[in-house]
Amino acid sequence: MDDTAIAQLIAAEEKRQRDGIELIPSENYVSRDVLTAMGSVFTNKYSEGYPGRRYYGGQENTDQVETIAIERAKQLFGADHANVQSHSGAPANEAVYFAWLEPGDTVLAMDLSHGGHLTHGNPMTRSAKLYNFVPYKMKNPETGEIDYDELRELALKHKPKLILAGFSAYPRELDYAKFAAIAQEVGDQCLLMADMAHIAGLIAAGVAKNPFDYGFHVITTTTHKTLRGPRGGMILSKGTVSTPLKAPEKTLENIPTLIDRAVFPGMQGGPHEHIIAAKAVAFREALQPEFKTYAQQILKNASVLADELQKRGFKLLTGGTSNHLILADVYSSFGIDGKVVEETLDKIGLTLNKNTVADDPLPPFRPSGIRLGTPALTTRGLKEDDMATIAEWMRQAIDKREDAAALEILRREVRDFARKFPLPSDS
Ligand code: DSN
Repeated sequence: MDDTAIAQLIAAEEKRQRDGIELIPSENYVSRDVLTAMGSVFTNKYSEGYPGRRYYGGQENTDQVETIAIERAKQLFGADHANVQSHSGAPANEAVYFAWLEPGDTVLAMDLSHGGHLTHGNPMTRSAKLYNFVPYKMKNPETGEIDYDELRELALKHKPKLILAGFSAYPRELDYAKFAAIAQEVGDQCLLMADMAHIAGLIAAGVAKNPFDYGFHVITTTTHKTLRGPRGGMILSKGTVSTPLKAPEKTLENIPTLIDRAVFPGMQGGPHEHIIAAKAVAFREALQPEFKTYAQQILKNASVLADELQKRGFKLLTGGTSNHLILADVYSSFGIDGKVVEETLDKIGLTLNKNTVADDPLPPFRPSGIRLGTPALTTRGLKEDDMATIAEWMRQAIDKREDAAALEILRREVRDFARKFPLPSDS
């Protein structure tokens, strides 16, 4: 590469990723094939529209790439329709709102500090200014159970047009059947939407429940977390796909068509066909038997890591984990906030993120918690036996956080250990 400034930074980032242990639960390492597709000549091509219905010529290859991605996505998740053009998870969520809601309509969604995502109604977001989000919460953060009685009461009171199940920081499985029963009580035109961005790979592998099996109409996701694809988004739906010239009526049956029109031309212009090519590659990888083994290992690693952290004094929200993600209240465990822990662990090559805990008394930039998970380290090849080592490093670093020399020794230990595990893009 001629641009030495950028070439050096790419090399430095690869070294950082290789020499550390990635614990951010929404990150992963993609394969060489996914990287190749992302860096391909499809980035040169405009292709507004959908396969067979484009606004530019020269689509004989893009149409095939996008069709393959769509068909693989449908197969992976049992969907009637897949829109693979969403640039990421936030625009995928916004596109569903735009497809289905009118300004002022009500949505029930998980409270941010109880695990919901910013796009599930945080007042700072565009969607929260357009629609009326009513938050629901966990009944008891000690167990993680959602307060389904409160959810039902809120639903019957507010008559939402959309009920959203999903999370960005929640370590337990949702009871999709309860969501579906509540939506039925609201009425037969209440849209059930799941945001499965964090657990898409677990669902694809069959180790987490699929919301479509419980009557959900729409699933949004990113493609770069547990699904291990390129940075991007996708919207899956049940219903009939048609290509009417006029906007179809807003009925659940028409959801796939409404979503396609919301993504393009509603919200986006030209799709990123190089990313769609990489999505197709990742979906093929996720359809292989090895991917199920990978997803099972994510869960085993997370469960052991949670136990090992608890043994070392970390208080875990909901008492543990049932998925890939762990939340620890480091403020009540050690009297320091999540920012201090994030920065301390960065110094030794363990990367995770500070996170609010339910109804956090501390502010978002210095919250009480940390969030970590096992998708990326499982891709590197770490197994259950390695989890005690990581938990021990975390505790030691917290205890020795004022001791630069001790942190440097830990840093070297982490690096020597991490280098034993190749990146998937090495092969
Ligand atoms: N930033 C993503 C996450 O880390 O969970 C959500 O958008």
